[in-house]
Amino acid sequence: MNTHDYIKIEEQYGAHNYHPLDVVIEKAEGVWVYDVDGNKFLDCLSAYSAVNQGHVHPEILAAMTEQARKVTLTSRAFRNDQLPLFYKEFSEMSGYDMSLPMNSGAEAVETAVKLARKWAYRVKGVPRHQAEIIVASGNFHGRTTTIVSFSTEPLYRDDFGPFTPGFVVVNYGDAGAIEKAINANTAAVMVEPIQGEAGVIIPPKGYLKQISEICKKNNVLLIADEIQTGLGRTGKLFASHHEDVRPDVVIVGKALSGGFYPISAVLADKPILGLFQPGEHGSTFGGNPLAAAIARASLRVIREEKLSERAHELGTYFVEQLAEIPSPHVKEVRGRGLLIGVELKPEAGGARRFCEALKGKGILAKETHDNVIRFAPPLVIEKETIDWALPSIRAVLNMA
Ligand code: IF1
Repeated sequence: MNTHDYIKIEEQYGAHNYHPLDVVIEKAEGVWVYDVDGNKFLDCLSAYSAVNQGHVHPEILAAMTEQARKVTLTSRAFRNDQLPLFYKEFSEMSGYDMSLPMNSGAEAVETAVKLARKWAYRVKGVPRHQAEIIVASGNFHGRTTTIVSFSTEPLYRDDFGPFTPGFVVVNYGDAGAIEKAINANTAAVMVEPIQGEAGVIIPPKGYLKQISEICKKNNVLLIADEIQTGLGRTGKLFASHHEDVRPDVVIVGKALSGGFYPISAVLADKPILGLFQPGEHGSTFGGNPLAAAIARASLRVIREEKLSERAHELGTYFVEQLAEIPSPHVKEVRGRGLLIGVELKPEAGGARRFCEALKGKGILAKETHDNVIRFAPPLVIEKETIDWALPSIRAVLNMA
C-alpha cells in the first residue's frame, strides 16, 4: 500500500475532524520521520511539542518497554511503585510541592479549573458556584465542552453549546484588562505564557510579571498553561521563568511523555493541590505505573540532555537565520527558544501552500491560523540540520 491507498481508507472510515498534510508516516527517529513511500522528512512540528526529546528516544523507549513487561495499570484503587518516584522527581525538578497526574492536556486543564474553583470556595470564601476564572482572547486550552466554552475561535466553539458559565475573556497581552476584570468572586487567571495555536503570539515584555503581581495583590490564583510552552520548548523549563514568574498552578502535558503516551499533570504547592480529598477527582489511567515510568524517563532526558539550554541556543540561531531570509511574503519572524512562528503577509495566499511546498523539500511544518508557519523541531536538533533546512525554507519563502 502507498500513501494514496492509506489516505483513501482513512477518508472513508475516519471522522473528518482534521485536514492533515498528505504524508503517511510509518517510522521516526530523533528529528526525522519516514513515510510509507520511503521519503524522509525533518519534523518541524514535534507533534505540537510532544516530542521535545526527539522521536522514539531510546532511553524513554527502554523505560517504557521495561515497565510494560512488569505492570501497566493498577488503577488508583491500589498503589504502584512508579508513581511515588514520579511525584518526588517532578517536585524536585519543578520546585512545586506536589503534582496530580492525568492523561490528556485538556483533562489537566479541567483539573486546574476544578482546583481553582475549590480553592475559591474553601480558601478565599467565594459564595458557592459563583467563582470566576479570567482567560485570554485567542486562548487554546483543549477541546472539552467546558474548555471550548471560553474559546474565542468560532470553529472550536460555535456548534457545541450549551456552554459552561464562570469564565471571563479579556484581551491577551493587556494586564490592565485583567486587573479591571477581577472582582470578589475571581478565583484565577489562566493564560498561556506564549499562545501557540493563536500563531506563536508572544505577549508584551513584562505581561506575565504584571499579571503575577496583580494576582498576588488581589488574592487570585495564577494558572499557567504550559502544555505547549513547558518542559524546555522555549529555552527554559517553563516559559513563565523568562519573567521570573512562579505561577500558583502550572499545567503540563505533551512532552511529559516524550510522545510515547498521553500523560499530563497539574503542579502546585500543598496549600492549593492539597485541597483535593479522596473521591473528588480522578481518572482510570491517570498516574498509572506505565505512564509514571515514561514520565520519569522523559523528565530525566530533559535534564540530562539539557534540552532547555539547547532550545535557547538553537532557537536563537534559527530565528536569527530565518529573519535574515529576504522574502516578499514574510511579515514577521518571532520565537522564543524553538517555538518559532513565521507570519506571512495577508496577500501571501495562506501558510498552507508554503507548508505543502516545504513538504516537497523534505520539511514538515504546519500552518496555524491561516497565516503563520510554525517551526518547532524536537529540541535534540543539531545546528547542522538547521543549516541543511535553511536553503529549502529560503526557496519556499520566495516562491511565486
Ligand atoms: C489538536 C493547536 C497546538 C495546548 C495548550 C492545552 C492543550 C493544547 C496550550 C490541550 C493542545 C494541540 C491539540 C491539537 C493541536 C494542538 C495545537 F494547534 F491546536 F493549537 F499545539 F498548537 N493547552 N494543543 O496547545 O491538550 O488535550 O490536546 O492533550 O488538534 O487539538 P490535549
